Amino acid sequence: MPHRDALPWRPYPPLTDGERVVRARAFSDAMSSRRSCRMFSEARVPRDVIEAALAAAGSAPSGANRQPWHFAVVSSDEAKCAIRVAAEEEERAFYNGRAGSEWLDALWPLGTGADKPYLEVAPWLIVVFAQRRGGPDPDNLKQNYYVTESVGIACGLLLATLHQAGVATLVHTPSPMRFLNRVCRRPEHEKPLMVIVAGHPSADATIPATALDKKTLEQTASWL
Ligand code: IYR
Repeated sequence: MPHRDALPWRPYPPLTDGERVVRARAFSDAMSSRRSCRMFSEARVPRDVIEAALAAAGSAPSGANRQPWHFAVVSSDEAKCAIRVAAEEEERAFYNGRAGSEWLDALWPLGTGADKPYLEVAPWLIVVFAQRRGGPDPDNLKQNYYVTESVGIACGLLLATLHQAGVATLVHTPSPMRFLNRVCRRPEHEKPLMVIVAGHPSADATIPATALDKKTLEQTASWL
């Protein structure tokens, strides 16, 4: 095997197959209660929770182990306001026609619109950047690989950890979102992918009924 500096595989905790099934189902059950939250309160979430979730995200597999992600963690009122103002400007153009009728029809059951108060109300906005190039030498950045896939996996782990910690989340994708480079002071070779809003739901929070429509295993998997 062409490993360099190979280390022995460290065994996972020994489990019976029955215990494996129980643990897999327990995690699946826990994740099945996750809902995207669009109505947040100002209730705080400790920074330690966000740091632990970012550490989980950083454990994701990535192309050539380049870990091509940067998380700009926003909690100041000024930066949250700047993101809300710029995002709502793009969203107004989106909802007033840029999206096109097919896309707007698809969103109609969700009841979303251009107003995004949660961008200022929720305690944390995690702005996720994909590093198309990276490395230790800023003057000679190297190509990264499978960047979107790698960052997507990292974001999944981040969302799962926050849910496990009892923190509500929303994946927000203003389009276009290049303004996030300016607000977060990130270089142009980093591509903003999404904003993960994290906090607690408001007392009157609701979810769209359609959020409970989930495809079945039969609809999503085939076995060969
Ligand atoms: N970015 C817009 C529109 C939007 C698009 C999709 I696809 C969604 O699943 C939800 C919203 C917004 O945040 O409203």
